[in-house]
Amino acid sequence: MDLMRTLLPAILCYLCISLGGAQTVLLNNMYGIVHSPNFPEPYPKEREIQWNISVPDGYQIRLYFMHFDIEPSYLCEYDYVKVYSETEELAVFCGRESTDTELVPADEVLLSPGNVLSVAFRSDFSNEERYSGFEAHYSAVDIDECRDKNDEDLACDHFCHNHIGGYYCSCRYGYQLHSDNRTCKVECSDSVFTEHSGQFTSADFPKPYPKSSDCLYRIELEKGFLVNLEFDDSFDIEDHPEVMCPYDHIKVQAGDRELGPFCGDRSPGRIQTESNIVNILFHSDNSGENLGWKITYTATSSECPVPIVPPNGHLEPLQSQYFFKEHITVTCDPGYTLQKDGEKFEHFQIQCQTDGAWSSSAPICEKKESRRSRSSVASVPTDPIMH
Ligand SMILES: [Ca+2]
Ligand SMILES: [Ca+2]
Ligand SMILES: [Ca+2]
Repeated sequence: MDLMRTLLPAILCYLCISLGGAQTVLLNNMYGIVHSPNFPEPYPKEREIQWNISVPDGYQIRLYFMHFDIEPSYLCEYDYVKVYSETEELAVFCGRESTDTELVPADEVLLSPGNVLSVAFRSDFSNEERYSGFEAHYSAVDIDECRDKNDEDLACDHFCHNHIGGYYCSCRYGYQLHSDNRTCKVECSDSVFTEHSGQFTSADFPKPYPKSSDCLYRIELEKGFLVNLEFDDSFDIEDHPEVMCPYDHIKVQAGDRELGPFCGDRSPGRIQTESNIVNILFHSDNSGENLGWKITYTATSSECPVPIVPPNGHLEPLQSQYFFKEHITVTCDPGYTLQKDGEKFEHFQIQCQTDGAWSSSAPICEKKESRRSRSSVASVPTDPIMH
């Protein structure tokens, strides 16, 4: 034991610095002992020593005193032992037993908030009563980050696993750990909708949507159809009172138009995109618990104007509205024949096209001239339907 006492300062003090009379000892073992000079013999006068203990990240330092005998003085102004964590003073001790104004450590265990702890000893100009000083043990103890990280910005999003010297996070089935090693994201960019109507929502809706995710939902209809979006009234995307959607947002890209960003708790409602291809982009950041959104989409097709019925003619079918892909057959009253651009036809059909225009203007009905009509009917193809 005596040999240990002699050797310990040499073992522990592998880097000692003297600063204007105050000696600084750097310790970074996982455990060790600090004691007053000459311990267990009385400590010398006029000494100042500070032991700076540091352990790796992920650990705290536990310190307790085996022996304590320091000259008592009011508020420990003569001799003392002080314990610091960085610049914060955790305790000041002196005396042989605690009083109203001074404390001894007794069986108190001190724990550093972080991975550094300092113990400072000071004796003034006298030690006539030969106080024997102190001896303290320190050791590194694992921080249970899973229990201690209550701050949402640091805690694991789904599961936390503590281990000695650290911790790690993991995610529920179907999620992936983001590169921040903390939040859980989803793969959400492979949805392409080609049906003429449908519905989709933020992942987990109406439960809070995943963090740290960028999602793309694509609606891709054939030309001539236009997508209408209807956001559900239940709409909740993290927002900010002054800045426009700085955290999470949803955007709609339709042709050359970009709508949004949208966030907050007011649904954007109905959006007529006027496009057959629509991308919906949703971004979430690494915090917050918001419930998300739901979109129902439908398609309308391009509408063609109602054609003017040619005099002495008919349109079949006759409707108040015509949409993409619908046909009209034009016929004439008996005694009249269809004519367009100098040609005569038995039947004529026009089709509503993707751009909302008819495939051709309607022909006119011209009175038949009996001789010419016979020869022209015979010479004209019977089914010149245009598509
Ligand atoms: Ca003294
Ligand atoms: Ca740990
Ligand atoms: Ca958020």
